[in-house]
Amino acid sequence: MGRLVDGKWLTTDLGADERGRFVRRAAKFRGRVSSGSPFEPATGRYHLYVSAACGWSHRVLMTRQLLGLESCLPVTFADAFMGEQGWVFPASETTPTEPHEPSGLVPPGFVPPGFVPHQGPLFELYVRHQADYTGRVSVPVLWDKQRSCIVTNESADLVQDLNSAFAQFSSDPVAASKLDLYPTGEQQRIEAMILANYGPINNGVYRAGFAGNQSAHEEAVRAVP
Ligand SMILES: N[C@@H](CCC(=O)N[C@@H](CS)C(=O)NCC(=O)O)C(=O)O
Repeated sequence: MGRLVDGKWLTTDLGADERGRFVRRAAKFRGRVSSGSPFEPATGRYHLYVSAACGWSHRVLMTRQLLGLESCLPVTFADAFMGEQGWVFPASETTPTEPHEPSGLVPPGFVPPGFVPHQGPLFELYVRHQADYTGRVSVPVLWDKQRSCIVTNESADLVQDLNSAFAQFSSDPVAASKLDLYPTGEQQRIEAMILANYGPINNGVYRAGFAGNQSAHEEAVRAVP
């Protein structure tokens, strides 16, 4: 695992503390897609970068599919193996629409103005967003093709925005309108459940997998319920 320091990619693993314990830092980019914000809800304007090997990407992909947003929000998958360069997008995944998707709001082959199809390491996108960025380079990422910048790299915010700001662009608007995944009356319960799962399970798996030595690994594994 590497990270960026002042826009330069370092391949040394800097994810663990001095005792080898994995330390998760908060996501750095927390833009929200909503009416009246710099990131207006729109179809075809945003692009999603994920990895099939990433649990945080899964919740975004599941929400996107449940709400019928495949055409509105194209996705590119990084290679499932994270090597020296971190997440890398293979050359075959450069088109902004998925070939298997039914034709929808974004016609196949449509390239929005300013969109540079991405292949190569994900860290290049981070540097394009901020030339002197220091920090982790993670998926999922929501990219704004209009402004050529990262909107967010925090899946918790992204799933909420898919539900509140993107659902209007669903390929099945009637079904999407009936499927409120974050209903007002349930939000407290949902947040409590997210919090209860986050430490021991969601992040617990990472504490085990990214531990810097055997004892930190064993400590983390035992803490997973
Ligand atoms: N808070 C972020 C966490 C995302 C995250 O940790 N992604 C992992 C993959 S599952 C990643 O890309 N890690 C690379 C790194 O931290 O260097 C979210 O939920 O979106």
